[in-house]
Amino acid sequence: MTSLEEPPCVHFSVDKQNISLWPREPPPKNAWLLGTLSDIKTSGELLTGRVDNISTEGLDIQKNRGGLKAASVQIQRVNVSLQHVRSQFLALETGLQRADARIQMLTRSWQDVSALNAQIPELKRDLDNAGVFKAKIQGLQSSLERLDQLLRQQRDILQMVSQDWKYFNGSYYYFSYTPKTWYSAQQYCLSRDSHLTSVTSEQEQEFLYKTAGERVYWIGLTKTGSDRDWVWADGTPFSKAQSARFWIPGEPNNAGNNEHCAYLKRASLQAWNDGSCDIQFLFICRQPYIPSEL
Ligand SMILES: [Ca+2]
Repeated sequence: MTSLEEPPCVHFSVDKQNISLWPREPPPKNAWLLGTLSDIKTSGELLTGRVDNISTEGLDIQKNRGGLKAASVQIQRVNVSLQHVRSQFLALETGLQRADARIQMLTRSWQDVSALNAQIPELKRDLDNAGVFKAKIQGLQSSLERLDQLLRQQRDILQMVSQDWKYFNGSYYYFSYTPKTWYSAQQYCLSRDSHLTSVTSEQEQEFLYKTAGERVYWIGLTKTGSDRDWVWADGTPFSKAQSARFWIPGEPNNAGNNEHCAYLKRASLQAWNDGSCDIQFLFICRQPYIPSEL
């Protein structure tokens, strides 16, 4: 640089502020100073650029400030949302705790169920045994009932036997000690809840004549009606054919046309004879056995 050179301009602006290193007057003509001033100017221009940049960044910052406000609003909204999420999370956590308690209770219940389940085979065996026991008890009960029935029958028989009745095949028989006419004998039997005996089987006939021995007894057979048919005093239907085997051969002969009652005369299957009803003979009453009430 020479003294003739135009001195550098030392006026410039920074951030729209005019800056002068000195008044707008010619600078001193000093080469070193001029060089220095030139450097300063250069630095000033660089500074101007930077300041411009700063200014631009300032605008950006202002723009961003608006963004920050919006962001703040967003953050607040996010905070609200987070609080909502947190309350939901707390509710969920409470629900989970309840669910956990419920699960623990169910687990205990399931353990109880498992324990009961383990007992099922044993219970089933007990049940089977109970069924067997029940059948045995029912069997015993039936036996007891039969035994009770037999005991009652024995008691009844003993009672009747004590009153001179004899028991045979479901019936009681009374062999009298005092002779009576056929009609009086029937009246006596009625007074003891019985009738003069009917005879409907060989077993019964055998029982009667064996018990009678050689003695003679009225039985409950007599004639009635205009046809003089034989009838049993206790209402048992009379079978002439079935009874034919029990008459002494040749009987009934109705001797003198006055033999309308029958009696046990012989100690044999063919034992009956017809005779006058007015004769006094011993007699046999018969009473069917009926189990007494409990
Ligand atoms: Ca006769």
